[in-house]
Amino acid sequence: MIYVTGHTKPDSDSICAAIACAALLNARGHDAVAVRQGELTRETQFILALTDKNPPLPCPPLKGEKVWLVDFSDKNHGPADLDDATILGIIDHQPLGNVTTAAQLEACIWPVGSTCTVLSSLFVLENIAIDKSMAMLLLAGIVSDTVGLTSPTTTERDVRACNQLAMQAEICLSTFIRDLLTIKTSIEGIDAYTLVNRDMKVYLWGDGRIGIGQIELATFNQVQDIKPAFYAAMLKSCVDLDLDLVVLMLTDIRSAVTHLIWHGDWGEHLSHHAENGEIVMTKTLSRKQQVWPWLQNILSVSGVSNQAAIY
Ligand SMILES: [Mn+2]
Repeated sequence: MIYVTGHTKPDSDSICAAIACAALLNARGHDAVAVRQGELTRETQFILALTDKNPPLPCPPLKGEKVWLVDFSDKNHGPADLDDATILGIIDHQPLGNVTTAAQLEACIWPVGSTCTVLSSLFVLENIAIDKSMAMLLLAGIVSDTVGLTSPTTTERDVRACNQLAMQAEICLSTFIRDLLTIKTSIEGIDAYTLVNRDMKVYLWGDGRIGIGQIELATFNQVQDIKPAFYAAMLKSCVDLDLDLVVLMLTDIRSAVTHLIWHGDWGEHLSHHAENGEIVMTKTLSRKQQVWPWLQNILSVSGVSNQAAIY
């Protein structure tokens, strides 16, 4: 059996890509199954119900198993025992991570907005039929990861794939985008700690550990009442995840404005740039392309070295 897994804290792209990649491998005649590293978001559950797909099972122990990675290639975002598995392939659109392999592997890593974009091209390339449900699944992954084709990570290839897939799924693309974004931004009834942590990515900087979380919103009013609770939640995350800094991106995906709030020992470096305890970033949707590079620069100019101390 080949296990296909996306990253920890799976988003919709990572789950949809795992299911699609397993289907691709099955069509090639292999025995492959999608698995997940964490709970499904509401949006992902909605997509799976819509496309009539079974939720992937939790990732089993991988020691001695064969795996394909989708939507990540960094050990940090993989299962703890990934080193004990044989990585056969990677399909991704993130910057190349630090996994290494002893044997040959198949890797398809493109600078596009979504792993599902890469996968949809592979289906076409290999002449594997895309049924309505698979078209909608791939489309959902792309729409989710590119925030309805508006994120700066969006490329011409993503747009082309979406138009093609919408035709195959026989749906109206703009209606589909609107419906999916509404589900994506619904946070009602979810507690602050879950919201802060469910999409947290941990980055290493020198000897420090930085967590950047993101909550996508349709309007900032959605978080007005819960904001004080975010600070308590970020404090708890610092302790639970041994972080020097937690940054939370509150992103209005319609206007592409992000408000940053933060907590942790390194927070003072951000406070210099704040107004009323927050930093407002216009035209900012992307953690990896915008906020993380910006934060690295802030830390550098604040004198926080990216070099680990030598003991
Ligand atoms: Mn992705």
